[in-house]
Amino acid sequence: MSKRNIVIEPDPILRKKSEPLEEVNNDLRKLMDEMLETMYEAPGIGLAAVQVGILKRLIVIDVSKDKEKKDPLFLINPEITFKSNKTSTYEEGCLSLPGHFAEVERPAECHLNFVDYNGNKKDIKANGLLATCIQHEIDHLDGILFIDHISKLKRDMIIKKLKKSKKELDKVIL
Ligand code: GNR
Ligand code: NI
Repeated sequence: MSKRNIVIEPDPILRKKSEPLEEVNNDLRKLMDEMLETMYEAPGIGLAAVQVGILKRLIVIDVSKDKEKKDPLFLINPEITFKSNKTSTYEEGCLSLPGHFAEVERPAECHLNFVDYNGNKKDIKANGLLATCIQHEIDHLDGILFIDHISKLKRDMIIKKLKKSKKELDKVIL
């Protein structure tokens, strides 16, 4: 299986809206397997297709703590049908903003429907870290990053640092 490269901010693709998928076939399952491997390797607890450069409404998640017991979740065309008024705050990170973390407040519970790995329609209710992760990933499908939920001052500081590290990297590669 092959690992994919993760797109790092600032990159205009991360601001684009992803398109729904039409069907679940073996090519799509191969992509989902590769995304899962890329996420585990990173390591991360979630990954949206846009983060590997593909503008499709597709997400992989695994919030299980135990490294031995994997519990992957594949979400195709996910739609949130309910968000609680009660909120919770987590320190979020993003594989596309390496090394940067910030507290983000989001609805504590959400319900969603999606198509699974086998092409079946599913509904689930999520709370805790899973609910936060699902909302973080669905934001990616709409071109939204976790830094869009924090103050402009903090956001601009993080983007400035990421721009600087990209420049440094360009120097080394040249
Ligand atoms: O690995 C990740 N950790 C994380 C922690 C708190 C809230 C959201 C996340 S998702 C992130 C991986 C990622 O960038 N997914 O898009
Ligand atoms: Ni992310």
